[in-house]
Amino acid sequence: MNSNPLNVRIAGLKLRNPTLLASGILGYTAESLQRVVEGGAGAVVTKSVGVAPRMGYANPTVVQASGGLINAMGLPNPGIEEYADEIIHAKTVVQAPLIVSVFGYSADEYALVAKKAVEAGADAVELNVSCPHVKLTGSEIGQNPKLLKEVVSKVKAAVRKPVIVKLSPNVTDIAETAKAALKAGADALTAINTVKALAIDAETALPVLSNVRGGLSGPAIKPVALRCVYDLYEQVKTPIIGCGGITTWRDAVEFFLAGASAVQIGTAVALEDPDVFQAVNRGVETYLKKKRYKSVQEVVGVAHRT
Ligand code: RRO
Repeated sequence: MNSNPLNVRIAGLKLRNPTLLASGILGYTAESLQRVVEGGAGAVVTKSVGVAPRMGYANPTVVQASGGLINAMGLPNPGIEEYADEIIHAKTVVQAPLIVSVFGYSADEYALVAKKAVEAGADAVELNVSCPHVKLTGSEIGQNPKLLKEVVSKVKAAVRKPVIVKLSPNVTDIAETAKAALKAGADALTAINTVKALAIDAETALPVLSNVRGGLSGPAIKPVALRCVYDLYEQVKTPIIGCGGITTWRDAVEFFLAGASAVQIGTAVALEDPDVFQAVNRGVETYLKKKRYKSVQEVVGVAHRT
């Protein structure tokens, strides 16, 4: 029996509420992840980790834009060998499901990192096939259904935990990409990663980010993310985790109505604070009561039935 209306199940994961920390924000250490759980998150996703350590790009890597942030961090991470110790530690500290975000430069690399993450204790993996600006991983895989299928199949064969695929909005038809991931056995989808973007400084007459191009996140991309979730819900049966500009309970409810079973929050944690999850959850609970819904699940996809 589901007595708490905020409880949700995604791909076999039991969450005490429908809010997750999005990958890339406060996602390196067990202690920062636990701080987010104390702020109300029902689950957390780590920063993306690959086979080998990567420095990431030179500064500046983040710039504020109207309604959000543009970042080109360049996948900085310590590599799975070192990060496995942090996952082991996180499992003793973090009191919510721990989802490890994984990237690679080939299907075998994705599978290897996912396997090591699960061996270290990850409750699920989220495959980052959608980083908008790092070549030979991310969008190149997420924009190529054949490659994506190979990546998801190899990861599914390597781990017995849920495999979530984080999709890119930088494609013509997000449902086509999703279908490729689902054919290969993906258990859930996250929609969306950041939207390709650029910032230029009028004074220096130069691009602001060292990598020139980056990915836009935050309220500015909410309507794009909402449309992607709506498109996906029309065409696929798998649970969708909405991501993109969610800051308030009202944003979260809009994503549930569009077809998301849960939401990830990232930029709002950076621009406000980790207690944003509590505020969103409280507002969602009040909304459920007011509209006489017994659970979040009852709200999922309602905007399609009108
Ligand atoms: O590290 C990054 O630059 C980055 C990643 Br992996 C991603 O998936 N999305 C993004 O906006 N930045």
